Amino acid sequence: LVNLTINGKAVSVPSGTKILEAAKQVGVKIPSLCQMKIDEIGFTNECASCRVCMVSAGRKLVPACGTMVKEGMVVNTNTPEALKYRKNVVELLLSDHPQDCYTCAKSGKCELQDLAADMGIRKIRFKGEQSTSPIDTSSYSIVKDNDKCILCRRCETMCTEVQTVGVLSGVNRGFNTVVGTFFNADMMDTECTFCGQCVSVCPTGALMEKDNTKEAWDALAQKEKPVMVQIAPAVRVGISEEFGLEPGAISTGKVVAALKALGFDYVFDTNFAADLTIMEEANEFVQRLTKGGDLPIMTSCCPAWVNFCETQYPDLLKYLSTCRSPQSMFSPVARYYFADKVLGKKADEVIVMSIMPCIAKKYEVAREELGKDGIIDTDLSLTVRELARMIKEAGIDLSTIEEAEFDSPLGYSTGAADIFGVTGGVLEAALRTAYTDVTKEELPDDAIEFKAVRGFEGIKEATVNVGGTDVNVVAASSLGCARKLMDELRADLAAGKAPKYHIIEIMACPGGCVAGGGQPFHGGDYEKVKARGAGLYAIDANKPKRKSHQNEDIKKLYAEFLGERGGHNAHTYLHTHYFD
Ligand code: HC1
Ligand code: SF4
Repeated sequence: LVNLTINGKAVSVPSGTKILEAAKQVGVKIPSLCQMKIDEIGFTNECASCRVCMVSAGRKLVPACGTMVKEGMVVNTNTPEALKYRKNVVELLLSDHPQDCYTCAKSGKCELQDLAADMGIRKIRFKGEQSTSPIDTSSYSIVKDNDKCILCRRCETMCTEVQTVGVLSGVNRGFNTVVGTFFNADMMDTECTFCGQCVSVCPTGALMEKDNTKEAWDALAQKEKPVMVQIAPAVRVGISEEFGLEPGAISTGKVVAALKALGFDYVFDTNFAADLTIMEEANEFVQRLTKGGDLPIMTSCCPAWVNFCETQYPDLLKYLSTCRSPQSMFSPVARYYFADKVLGKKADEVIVMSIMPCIAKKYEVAREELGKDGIIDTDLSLTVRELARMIKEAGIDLSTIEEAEFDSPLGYSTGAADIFGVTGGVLEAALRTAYTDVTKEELPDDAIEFKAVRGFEGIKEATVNVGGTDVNVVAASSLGCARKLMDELRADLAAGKAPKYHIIEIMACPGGCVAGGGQPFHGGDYEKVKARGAGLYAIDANKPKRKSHQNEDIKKLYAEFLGERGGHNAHTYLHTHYFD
């Protein structure tokens, strides 16, 4: 161990520790705009580019994030020199930053804005040349505004090292440096999967979701068409943080009430369609297993993963389940079943929206194949952050609003659906139903929790005996972990070996949708993500029914509209195809 003092406090840390980490151990916070470390997902951004963490170490000023501790070191974070230097750095960053905090989409959540406020910066002293780049609004999901970029490189680290996509990297030199794309292509023309993880770690407004709240307000203002909305599993635990509730607090009834107060005519649950997804996906798996089809079956509900598979592993697309995501199963059911049967309306006489923890869902809804006869199934997909802004704009306090119930029948779900929002959950939900499909027996209540695929490790595997067959399953979260599994599968196939797994679940965001790119910013605090996951498991544990095939409203939907699982209508409305 290395012994040193920080602000007069003695601390002993392993050799190789940086001052910034050592300071955390004695409760000394050193500001930084670039440093971010999330051990659980293997994310470490230590490029020491922002220089906001300068501290005095002996007679020198050093960057705390990039300087290793030494025996006997005396660190002082708040000498007049360190305070002055840090303030100067932030002032210099502000000198080349748009002065539009009032109207910036990141206002109130911006780490640069917070730091300027904490440092008491009251005017921009340095007036110099301003960088100007066009704002990239080419995609459905992301807005990239280089003028707001402070070159912290968190997005680059996330995209390259955790997600292994490599869309963003620093280009040019000196004042002209920007985080750019290959040949400066528009984001829409890159291999971006729209996972949104770069947005999740951006300290400023340089990377944000595309804001569709205006379209949402317009939809609510018109009176001709009823407006339906579905909320994704992870929304009910993610949104709480935006309203001062504990991370992971369960806000299901409150979100429903807030959506009603905003004027949505029907508030439904994506969970209903998650149960439906399990009915189709478990059936597809059992068909492939018993009839010699393509195995492993790979889950297809995460749109960023689907994008990744299409661009990086087109040779493996036949293993993807043909099931649409729950979002994209819900909308045709709302449009062609609920609108017709219950409202007596035609498919284009209703508006269908979704609230998702995800920005790739905005891309998903724009896919032409997820529509019929020129009518796109989902009109608009909003993130949790956008919904939170609308709720605040309307003066509604989510923390105190009286809870309300989902509308029926597309509002009922089993516990299996709730856990979709956390890594391993889709796999667990599918196993609960596939077991019954194969054995014609029910898993006993004390055997429905597949603990081996729970938790936040990147790759979790298990072997489950289903009616005498050992089924090897694996859940991966993050695209880097997906890449490991896909490379392994590709190599096994090339060597003529049997693939290792029967079922592969992939979620692009490390941790699953609870860590989605449209969730409230976690600021690198992964405990928040874990709390959201625990919230979903608690909802499941407390539901009277916890297996998708026990959902009575789903049974009714098959009887009245879909026919057989995997049948003709199911294929028309619930399945899709992919593009290489
Ligand atoms: Fe997800 Fe899914 S779990 S993809 O993470 O399969 O976004 O929550 O809605 O569609 O149900 C997201 C969450 C979500 C779908 C479901
Ligand atoms: Fe990379 Fe995902 Fe960001 Fe696209 S959205 S640039 S894939 S991190």
